[in-house]
Amino acid sequence: MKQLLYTAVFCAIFQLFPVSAPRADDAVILTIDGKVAASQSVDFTREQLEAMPMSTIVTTTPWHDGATTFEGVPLSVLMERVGAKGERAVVFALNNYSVDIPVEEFDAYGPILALKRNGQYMPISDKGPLFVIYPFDQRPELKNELHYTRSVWQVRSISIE
Ligand SMILES: Nc1nc2c(c(=O)[nH]1)N[C@H]1C(S)=C(S)[C@@H](COP(=O)(O)O)O[C@H]1N2
Ligand SMILES: [Mo]
Repeated sequence: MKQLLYTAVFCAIFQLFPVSAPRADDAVILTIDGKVAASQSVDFTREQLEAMPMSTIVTTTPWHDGATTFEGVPLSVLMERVGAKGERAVVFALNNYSVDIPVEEFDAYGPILALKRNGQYMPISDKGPLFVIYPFDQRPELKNELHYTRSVWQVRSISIE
């Protein structure tokens, strides 16, 4: 009987303080370089990105089924944070894909660097960890090949030129 009680108490404590797998909290997932305020490039961990004002976009895309909820940092907020001084942002993906985006478009259309899709972090194998998402449904004029090419997934770095 006593043993049962010990077991119950142990289980209760374990639920309060679960032994979690070590998480790479200090892993850099985004680097911004080029014409930024700092003399060096600026690195961001996931936590640092999530500490910034986040924004949500609910839209359909060519890559997802139905209306999908994306949560992330507006690219305009990110540009302001690093003191971006250039006219274009070259967005590089893990697979070496890259594309130029005019910085003014970040204010004009409000695309976000999405961290979550439908409440879940996106693994690299599922176009994560960062995906440039435009509000396609709210701004149907963005539903064109040009803006699909600017919808970079597996984003790793941004160079301000
Ligand atoms: N990381 C990454 N993002 C990318 C691409 C890519 O090759 N890698 N292709 C871009 C281009 S050119 C377009 S048109 C769309 C292509 O999406 P699709 O391959 O599903 O048609 O995603 C864009 N985002
Ligand atoms: Mo494309």
